Amino acid sequence: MPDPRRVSERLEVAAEVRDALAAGRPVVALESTLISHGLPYPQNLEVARASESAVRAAGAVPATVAVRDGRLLVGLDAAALEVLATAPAGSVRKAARPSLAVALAVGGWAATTVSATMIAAHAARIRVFATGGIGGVHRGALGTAGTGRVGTLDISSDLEELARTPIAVVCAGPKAILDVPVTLEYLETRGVPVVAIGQAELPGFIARSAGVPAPDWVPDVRGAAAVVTAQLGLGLGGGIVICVPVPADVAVPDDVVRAAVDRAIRDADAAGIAGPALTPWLLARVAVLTDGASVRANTALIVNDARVAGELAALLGD
Ligand code: PSU
Ligand code: MN
Repeated sequence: MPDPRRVSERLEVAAEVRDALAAGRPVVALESTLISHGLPYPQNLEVARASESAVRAAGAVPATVAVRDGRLLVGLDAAALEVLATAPAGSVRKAARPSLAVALAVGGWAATTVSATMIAAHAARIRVFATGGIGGVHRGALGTAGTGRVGTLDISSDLEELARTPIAVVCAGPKAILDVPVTLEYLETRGVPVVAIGQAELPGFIARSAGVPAPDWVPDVRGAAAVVTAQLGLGLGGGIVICVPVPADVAVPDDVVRAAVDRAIRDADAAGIAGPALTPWLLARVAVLTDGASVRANTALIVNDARVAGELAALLGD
């Protein structure tokens, strides 16, 4: 678990967020990589604003996290959201746990992934965080049996962060570009509860279902709040993943997701895309292959997750 006192030397918490935390009012952290790397302009800016509004409508205060000039900002103003959303491709870094130090040291803007946002949120004493889809084990990370193909070992640092930092992460499931069953096994091994809301199937990011059962599920946000209270109250140090299905009216049909993802992964392979660039590249490719349907689903699920996270934070109390 990060030492909150050390990280907090780098924090710059917005006044509204600081006041809410001091008064014991609910706060929801939001990440910024989905703004700078995960979605095209102008949908990214619309989503960033709509997510903050959804958190507010649920009775909580939003705190979007990013890096600027050596500081970890917790709570961005309208101008900062616009900078992140309109930055030319490649001009804003993607800061995860392994790249956070460099992002802080070199100055300028960086967007925070799930792992880096969890670190900042925990240091600020925020307990609830909303994103779109968590990172996980990429397909082919472990090699392909029988082909002699060596695995890439590309496993998102989101998973290790969930194992060590006590934050409730509300998402629509692991991203559909991943090896979802292996991602679930990894989370189980590392002791991270994964709980779906409202359905027994694991939500599948832009699809309603990932095609596998969720390890656990609860009927509603109240049920999720009870599990989050138990997990964080145990003091085990780790987080918890709460999965909310994408709104039905914009969900991409399972077979469409599968075909687009398979094709995008083949294309990424042929183009030699790897490392931190892979996830943004695959999301952009799936957007093209689904004629924008994946972007409509991704934007709606992010805002929906923010709303549910706001309700969850409000239910947690002090
Ligand atoms: N959710 C989205 N879009 C995104 C992400 C989440 O709907 O782009 C980002 C998050 O910041 C997450 C990151 O931590 O993708 C995962 O990247 P990687 O696979 O390189 O760890
Ligand atoms: Mn990776």
